Amino acid sequence: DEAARQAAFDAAVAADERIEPRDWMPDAYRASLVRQMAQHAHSEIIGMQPEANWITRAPSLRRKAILMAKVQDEAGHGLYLYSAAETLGTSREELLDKLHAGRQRYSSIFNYPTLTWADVGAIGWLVDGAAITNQVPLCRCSYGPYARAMVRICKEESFHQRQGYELLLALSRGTPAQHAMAQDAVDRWWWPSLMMFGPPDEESGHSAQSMAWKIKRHSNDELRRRFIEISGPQADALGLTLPTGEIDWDEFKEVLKGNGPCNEQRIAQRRRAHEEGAWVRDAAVAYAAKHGEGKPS
Ligand code: FAQ
Repeated sequence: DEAARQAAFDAAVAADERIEPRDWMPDAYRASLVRQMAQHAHSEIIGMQPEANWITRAPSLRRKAILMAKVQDEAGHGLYLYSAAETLGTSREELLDKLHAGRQRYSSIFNYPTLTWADVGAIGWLVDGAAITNQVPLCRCSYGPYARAMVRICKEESFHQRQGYELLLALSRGTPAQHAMAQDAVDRWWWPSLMMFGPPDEESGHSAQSMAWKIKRHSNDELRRRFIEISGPQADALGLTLPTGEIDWDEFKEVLKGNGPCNEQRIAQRRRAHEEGAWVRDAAVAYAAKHGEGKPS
C-alpha cells in the first residue's frame, strides 16, 4: 500500500540509493524533478544563443572551430536532459511547448547580451564555472537518470571552462585594448553568474524539500560562496579583477519576470527555430513510420 511504498522510498533516499524510473516515487518528487530537469534542459538549448552570436565573427579558424564544438555540446546536453526528463513520464514535445508558452523557466544568465568577443571567454570561464560548481553535487542526485546525465555533462563543461579561461588569458596578455575588453566582459558577467545559483537561501522555496529528497546536496548560498572562493585565485592568475559589492536581487527578480535585456529576443528566437525545424521532425516521423518504429532494419 501507499504507506509501505512511501517508507521504501524514504529508506532508499536515506541509504543514498538511486531512485530509478520504474520505482515508486511521491508525485511531488516527480513533479519537482520535472521542473528542475526541464529548466536545466531549456537552459542548455537557450544557452546556445548568446555564444552562437559570435560564431561568424570568431577571430580565427581555430577559435571558430572550438566555439562551434562548444555550442554543439550544449545542444547535446539539452538532449541528454530531455531524455532523462522523459523517464519521468513527460515528453520532450510537452516540455518544449511549456517553454515556448512561458510556463517553464530557463536560467536567468542567458538573458544577457554578448557584446564583444571577450564575452565568449567570460561565459566559458564564469558561466560554465558556475554551472560546474552547481552540477558536480548533482552527480549524486537521488534520481538515477539525472545523476548519470550530470556525470557526462560535467566532463564536457570542464573542457568548456578551460576554453573560456584560455581565451580570456590570451586577451588579458594581449594589447591594452584587448585587456580592457576582457576586464569589461568580466565586469558584466560576474553578477549574473552569481545569480545562476538561485535566490538567497531564505527566499529559496524549493531548497528544504529538494535537500530532504537529496535532489540538491547543498544550498544556493553554499554553492555560490564556493564559486566565489575558487574564482578569486583564477582571476588573479588571469590578471583581471572581480567586481566587489553586493548582488542586486531586484535585477534577478526582474529577469525572472521576463524583463531582462534579452528575454524577448531569446524566446522569440527559440520559437522561430522550433517552427523552422518542423520539417525535420515531420521527416523523422515519416521515416520511422516507413521503416517500422522499433523493428530492426
Ligand atoms: N534562473 O527555490 P529555488 C547551463 C527559480 S547552466 C531562472 O532556489 P531550486 C550550462 C526557480 O526555478 C544553467 N530561474 O529553486 C551552460 C524557482 O522557480 P519557481 C542551468 C531561477 O530549483 C553554460 C524560484 O526561482 N543549470 O545551462 C534561477 O531549488 C554555458 C525559486 O528558486 C541548472 O538548471 C535562475 N538562475 O534552485 C549552457 C542547474 N534560480 O518554481 C550554455 C540545475 C532559481 O518558484 C552555455 N538546477 N530560479 O517558479 C538547480 O540546481 C536549481 O534548480 C537552482 C534553483 C539552483 C537553479
